[in-house]
Amino acid sequence: MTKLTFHGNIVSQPVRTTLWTLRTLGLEHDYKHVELFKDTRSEEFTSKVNVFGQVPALDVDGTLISQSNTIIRYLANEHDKDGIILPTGDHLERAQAEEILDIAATSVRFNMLKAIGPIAIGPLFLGREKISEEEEKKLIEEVQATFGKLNTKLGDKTYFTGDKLTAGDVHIFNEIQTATALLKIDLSDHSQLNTWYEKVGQNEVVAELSKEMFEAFAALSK
Ligand SMILES: N[C@@H](CCC(=O)N[C@@H](CS)C(=O)NCC(=O)O)C(=O)O
Repeated sequence: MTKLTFHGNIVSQPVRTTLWTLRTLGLEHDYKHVELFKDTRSEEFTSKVNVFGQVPALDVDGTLISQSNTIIRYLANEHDKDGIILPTGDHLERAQAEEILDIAATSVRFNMLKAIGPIAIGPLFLGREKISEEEEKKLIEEVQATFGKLNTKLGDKTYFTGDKLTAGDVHIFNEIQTATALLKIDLSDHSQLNTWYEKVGQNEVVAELSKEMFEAFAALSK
């Protein structure tokens, strides 16, 4: 049987989506906790796990893969013949679900990081100076504009691709979860997105990972 070893940290959004995939598909794996900004930048990690110094990374019988979407696609191709996390069979349906995964990892993530980097992560964890209130307001407006675009993309569907939750919904959820928590904002101006967010949050594995993430954040801020 294939041996899977996962390198991650629960506070990371792409790590949570990858863990959601492993747990939802019921895949046994060893878990290696990695300290962000410390272990990830060590010689040991960059020489043995990921030269780009990032988690998630998955070791499959000694072969390492990084990039959350690559790992998710690999796990889906290998272990999700029934289309539990991504649709199988119809290529166009699959492409629509993968589009959401990629929107999460590019447009959404980029825009969230642009704000949470200087507003929260920099000052809290990297010893950087706080930015001005004016700059902060502008970045939060851009985040809200991205929420607006997601609200439009979602429309009146239950999930981004229709009536079934896919890995892309979870990926977007995790990016929004971290952004709203760190920026102390909410989705109240975007009603469909708000309803969707609450529904995704009720998924059993998402709820379990959220609990673990908030506990880890609480421990970090002590
Ligand atoms: N595109 C990558 C992004 C991974 C990423 O940004 N990982 C961050 C945590 S969220 C990281 O490992 N940072 C460590 C560091 O900067 O030292 C993916 O989707 O896997």
